[in-house]
Amino acid sequence: MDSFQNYIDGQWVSARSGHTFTNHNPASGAALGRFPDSSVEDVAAAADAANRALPSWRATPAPQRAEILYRVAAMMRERKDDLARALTTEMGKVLKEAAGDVQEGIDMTLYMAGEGRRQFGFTTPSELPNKWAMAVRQPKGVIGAITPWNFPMAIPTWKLMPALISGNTAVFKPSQYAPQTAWHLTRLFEEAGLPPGVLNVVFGDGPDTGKAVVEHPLISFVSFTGSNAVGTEVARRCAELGKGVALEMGGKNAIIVLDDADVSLALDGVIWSAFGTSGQRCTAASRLIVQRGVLDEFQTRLVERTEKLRLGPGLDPNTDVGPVINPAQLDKIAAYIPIGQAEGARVATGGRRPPATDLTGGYYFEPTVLIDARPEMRVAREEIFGPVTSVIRAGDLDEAITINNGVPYGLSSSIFTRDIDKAFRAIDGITTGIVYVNAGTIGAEVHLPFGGTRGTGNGHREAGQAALDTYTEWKSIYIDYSGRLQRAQIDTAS
Ligand code: UN1
Repeated sequence: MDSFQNYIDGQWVSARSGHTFTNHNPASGAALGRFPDSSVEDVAAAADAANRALPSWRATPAPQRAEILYRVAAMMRERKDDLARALTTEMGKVLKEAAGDVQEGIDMTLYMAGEGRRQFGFTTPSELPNKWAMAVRQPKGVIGAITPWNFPMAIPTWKLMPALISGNTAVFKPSQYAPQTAWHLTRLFEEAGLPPGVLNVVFGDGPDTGKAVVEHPLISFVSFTGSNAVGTEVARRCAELGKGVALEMGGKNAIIVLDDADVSLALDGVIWSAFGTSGQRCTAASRLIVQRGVLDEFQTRLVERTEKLRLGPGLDPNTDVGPVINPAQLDKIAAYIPIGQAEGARVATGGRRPPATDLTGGYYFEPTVLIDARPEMRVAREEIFGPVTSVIRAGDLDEAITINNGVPYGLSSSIFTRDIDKAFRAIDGITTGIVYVNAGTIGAEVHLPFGGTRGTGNGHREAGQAALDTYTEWKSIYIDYSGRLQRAQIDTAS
């Protein structure tokens, strides 16, 4: 088994305690590599290094910072296939999707490298004569980035690229279930010539290592992606410690299918959004709100399509749906089936671990459709994060929108309709951060804001220009060249 180390101040080092943990291949359960189980001391060393690196990184012209990001992107592109295979091996998603995850990382890296020559501030007229007014972006300081296992390449780049291009330094704590992809990303930064201390990586779990990142006094801003329960705790600690925090905490996304929809197209969108990445996306479609007139046809065809999906290892080119990440997640997903049944939902297909012996050892769950779900059921309100979707009936568009909005999350929504008026009414009425028309709920592009309302987040957005707001502070600058004291709001008062 290979052994991996933390990356602190430009050095590869073991955890001070010498403790390690192991990551596993979800397709087989096989152990893959040994990683440092980092403690408060390791995080402190990382935060210290990041803090020492801050003045010179901040003083490095942004276009020079960008050169390093461009090199990282070029290497990611060259090594895309190998990175994708490594990602599938530790995380389970099918190879094509793993390549998509890496591509999203490349796209984000290039987008943010471009910000090296933008990061626009603005000038604006002063209310006084002979006075100049402008605003520029400044780095926040040392950023703590805590990332999940479901997009182990894309999501770290969503946080690290805007943070680093803006002149921040970082302490990065990737998920313990997908540490190897984070290790590869760190190696790319090292090879690209990132100065020591600018990016520091500490491996470990949430309750110990993640908590130490949240609590370290030199880390002034925390960006977290994960569950609502953990994110809420992160926010509480950050509030107590006076830190800024950006949260992305999942979804309970719905696809609305109206009577006038192209049902075949809607089914394509549903299959991709509900079962892609085995449903382990924040953006996964785990509710299908279907109008009465099309419900029977939709359900029959959905079950047929779902039963054709081939479950298997992500590296097998014939696989449509890979395993889920770990046994705990498998148990959690499986537990939702009796919960749904007890509330009156019925399993139309799936609902169990596959009986096939060749999948024994891996963490597989059959793609599952629950029907007769109602909006108040737990399966229709809680994030399951697995290949399970629930069909809910709606009478009309207004009812569908009300159901769509009536959950504790607000990330992504979609509507399938051929009626332009209804599409625009849905765009207006839906209160999630992302809305798709005639496409599924997944597949956000890196140059648009990503995030959501209600329990999905705390108002910040990742990706695009919005990410710069997360990782920078505005500084307003006034230059008075009148040679005399000019008093704003007083000398101009009429
Ligand atoms: C996530 O699941 O947290 O829009 C990220 C999508 C992908 C990103 C998902 N581009 O589904």
